[in-house]
Amino acid sequence: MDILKPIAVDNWHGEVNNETAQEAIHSLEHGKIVFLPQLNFALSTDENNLLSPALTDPKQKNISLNPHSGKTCGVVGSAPQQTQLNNLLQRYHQHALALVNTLFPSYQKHLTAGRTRLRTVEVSGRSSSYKKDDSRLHVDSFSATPVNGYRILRVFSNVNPHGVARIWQTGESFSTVAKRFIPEIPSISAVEQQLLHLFRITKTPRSLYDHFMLNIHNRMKKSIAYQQSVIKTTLSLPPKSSWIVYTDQVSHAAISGQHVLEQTFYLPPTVMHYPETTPLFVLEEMLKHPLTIKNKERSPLTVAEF
Ligand SMILES: O=C(O)CCC(=O)C(=O)O
Ligand SMILES: [Fe+2]
Repeated sequence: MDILKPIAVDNWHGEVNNETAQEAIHSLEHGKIVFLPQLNFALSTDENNLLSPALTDPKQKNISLNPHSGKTCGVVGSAPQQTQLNNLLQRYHQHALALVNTLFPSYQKHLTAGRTRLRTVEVSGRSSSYKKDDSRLHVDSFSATPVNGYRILRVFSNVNPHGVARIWQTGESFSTVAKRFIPEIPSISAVEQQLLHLFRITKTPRSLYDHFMLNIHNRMKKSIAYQQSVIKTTLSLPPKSSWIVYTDQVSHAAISGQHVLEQTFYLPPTVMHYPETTPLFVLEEMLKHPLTIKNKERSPLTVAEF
């Protein structure tokens, strides 16, 4: 199975014919990467000057925009540079939103935008704790931001000005990963879930779904034996290309590359075309237990990330 599903789209309005749209959603939800080799996010000459890693706070992996408040963080540049970076990220947010809305129109009413990020630091050789090391295969799950079963959809664009591709690896299917790690993960009590929230370790109570996803994420990254033995596919994602992927489902690692833009979206699992492919469905089938916190009043993501 080829993990990349190439789609010929060369503008951010993302218009495709019906057949291509069906193929795109089928591939995306079945754990492929929707790859848009011709979709370039063009930067002006001035903006190319903002790609220096020196403008990123060394304590952060990226510069990021909260598209709801309009505030950018992680920048150490001058006031005009901060404004230019803010404009650049706002524009990427708008473009990524337009693209997803057109390519996947049934998602439109249900999308919650997370942060918009610019990563300018070379991936290879970046030192960090194993949990933060994205050069190890993993599925995404965030320790402070429970998603309660919501999907994590990400839109990437390689904006490298020197012709350098971003190198990724992908691993096994989500169900294979889950079968490998779930048996070794102890459960968590309702009291523990509430305590994490009470002590502000998590922004909202950690659902069982988040507990298992975070454990899968951490255990995948921690196990050197797993990282070395698992069958991987190496992908070269060229500059001036873009790609869309459910990073909670697709086992992925960023091996090398510099200068990528990324927009995160959250989506309720109930709006999937193929609900049986979601991590939530797969885990609930395996564990024979509901894993989300039923909360009618508000989406778990009203406070997520922000
Ligand atoms: O920086 C990248 O290319 C991908 C890093 C990653 O693991 C992610 O964004 O989920
Ligand atoms: Fe990731």
